[in-house]
Amino acid sequence: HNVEFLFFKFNVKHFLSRSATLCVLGWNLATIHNQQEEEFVSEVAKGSAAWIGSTDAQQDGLWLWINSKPMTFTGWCVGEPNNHRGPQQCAVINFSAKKCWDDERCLVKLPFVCEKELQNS
Ligand SMILES: [Ca+2]
Repeated sequence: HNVEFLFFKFNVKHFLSRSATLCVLGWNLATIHNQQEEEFVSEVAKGSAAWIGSTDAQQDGLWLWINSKPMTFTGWCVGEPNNHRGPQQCAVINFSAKKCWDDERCLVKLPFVCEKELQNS
């Protein structure tokens, strides 16, 4: 996984599927593959709750990145994901004071982190 550029605006909030289309052409919602990337994305969002590019909409409990890659690294808060009060199929970073991940209803409007991955070699 190579260097990424990240993009974040506080004043733009939308539901996850719309957020994905609001990333600049050629960019996607951020994906996170290790602790270092998580800290980077969290910092870019300045500690605010924000969408990242993960959903279990295809199959409950099977979390995938929007590029369909499996999530080999996760930062879920204790007790999350929990489908609190109904299906929560979209992943949020910087949840609660612990700044961990939560599953949230996808139609909640939140800021979002976009990324552009540099090509391998
Ligand atoms: Ca939740």
